[in-house]
Amino acid sequence: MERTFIAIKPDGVQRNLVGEIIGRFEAKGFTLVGLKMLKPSQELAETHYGVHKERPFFKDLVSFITSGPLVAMVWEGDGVVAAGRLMIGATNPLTSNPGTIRGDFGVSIGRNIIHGSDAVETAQSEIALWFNEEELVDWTPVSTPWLYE
Ligand code: IDP
Ligand code: MG
Repeated sequence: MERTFIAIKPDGVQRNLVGEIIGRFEAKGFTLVGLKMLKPSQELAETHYGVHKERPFFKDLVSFITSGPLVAMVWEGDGVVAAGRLMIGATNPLTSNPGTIRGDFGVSIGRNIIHGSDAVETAQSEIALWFNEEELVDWTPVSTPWLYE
C-alpha cells in the first residue's frame, strides 16, 4: 500500500487544528501508521526542505519549522500521496480551494499549516528521514472491505 508523509506545522499545532486534520484523513478512509510530536532539529528541518535551500525564504522557513512542536505522521492508502496533496490544497492558502485544509484554515504562504509529500519517491525519502522502521505500524483496519472493492 502507498504511504505519504504528512506534518502539521507549528502554526497548525498552535491553532488547535491537529484533531481537525487527523479527522479529515481518517474520515477519507486513509490509515494512520505512524504518529509523533516533536520539535525538529535544525539539521532535520534543513534536510527536509533541502530542495529549497537556495530560495530566499529558506532561512525563515527552517527557523519557523524548528520553532515549536509539529505533528509528524505517515498515512497509508491507495493513491494517498496525490490525494493527500489535493486535501491539503495549493501552497498559498489564499488561492487554495475552499474545502482543502489550507483553503479552509489559512491566509499566508509562510503559515500554511501542513506539509504533504509531493510524489511517491519523495514520500519514501521523507518517511525514512522522519521515522524509524519500528515507529511504523503494519495493521489492517476492520473498515478495509468497506472502503475497497
Ligand atoms: P508545498 O508545501 O505546497 O509543497 P513548496 O513550494 O514545496 O510548497 O514550499 C515548501 C514550503 O515553503 C511551503 O509549504 C511554505 O511553507 C514555504 N514557502 C514556499 N514558497 C514560499 C514563499 O514564497 N514565501 C514564504 N514561504 C514559502
Ligand atoms: Mg513541496
